[in-house]
Parts: sequence; structure tokens; C-alpha cells
Amino acid sequence: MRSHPPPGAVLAVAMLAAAGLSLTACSSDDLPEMDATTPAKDAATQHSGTLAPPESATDAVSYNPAAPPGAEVTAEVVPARDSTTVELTANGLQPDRGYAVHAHTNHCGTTGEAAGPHFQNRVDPAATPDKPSVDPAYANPNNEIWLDLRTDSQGSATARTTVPFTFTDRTPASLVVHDKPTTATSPGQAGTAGGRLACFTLRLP
Ligand SMILES: [Cu+2]
Repeated sequence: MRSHPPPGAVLAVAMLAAAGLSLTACSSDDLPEMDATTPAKDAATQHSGTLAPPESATDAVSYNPAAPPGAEVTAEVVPARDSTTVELTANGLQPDRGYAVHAHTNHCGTTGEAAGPHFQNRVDPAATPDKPSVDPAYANPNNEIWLDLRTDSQGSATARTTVPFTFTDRTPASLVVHDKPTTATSPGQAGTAGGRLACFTLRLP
């Protein structure tokens, strides 16, 4: 009997199929409904807002004219299997300067403090509400989400970071724009970047 392929070939094809690889194009009828089978948590999300003073702001708040009302911010959060990419674009900021930006744990409020501490993948056990994490083992750009913006002569900037974790039971709730151009990394100061100029609420699934 020569009509069947050797068992090894059948197994190889089965393994490719199991790995989600197809050897031939199949009609769209054969594909699973991605929307129905993919949890919302895995979906890329986009968030946009225009900074406004705390009295009138909803999700995008300016606390300081250095990140003025009217500035536009857009964030895209793209989850992958073992990582998450966040891209931030801003227009209408001050030209030719840096701003350190981080993901924080709370939604924005009428003051910069409302956003709470930095979102950490592994939470620093030594941190308290009064004493946020400044330990470089936890306050670093692989365990937190840091996006340092550098604006052009028009006040526009884009920053992107990919962190080696995904959101499970907790998600960041805001991006805070800080006064310093970059984020400190030394022990006792790690994660600090000066005053909070603006905040942008993220509503992740
Ligand atoms: Cu911050």
C-alpha cells in the first residue's frame, strides 16, 4: 500500500496545523471569528484626548501651562503574547523640549496626585502610598511603562515603548506627563521625573 504518506509526514502536517500555520490559503469561511474568540484584553486600543483645565477636563487634564490646554494626546496600547507596546503621540506641547511620561495606577483627577503611583508589573513590596517605589529593581522601564517625549519645533512628539509583560488582573489607568525631560534611574530616585504637568486617563479593557 503506497497510497498513504508516511506517518511522520502526517504528524508534521498535524503539528503545523496545531501551531496555527496553514500550508495553503483557506477561504475566509474556514477562519474562526476573531472578534468572538479573542478576549477584549488582547485587542489593541486607542485613546485620544485634548488637554483641558481641571475644572472642565474629563479624561485629559492640564495642571501647568508647560503642558497647555489644547494640546492633543493619543495613546495606542497593543498587547502581544508576552509583551505590550504603548505608543504616545502629542501635539501642541512646548517646542524643542523633553517630557518624561509614565503609566500610573489611577485615573486622572483635579490634581496631579490623583493618578497615584506608577503602574508596576511586579509591585515593589517596600512601596507605600506615602513612599512610592524608588528602587531601581522595580522602578525601571522594564517593570514600569516609561515614554520620554522629545518635542520638535512645532511642539509635536511621539514615543513608543515595548515592555516584557502583559496586563492580567491590573491595568494602568493613566499616563502622566512630568516636567523633567527624562526619568531618574539611581537608587532612591528611580522613577522620579519632577512635577506632574498633565494627565491622560486610559480606559483599558
Ligand atoms: Cu510618573
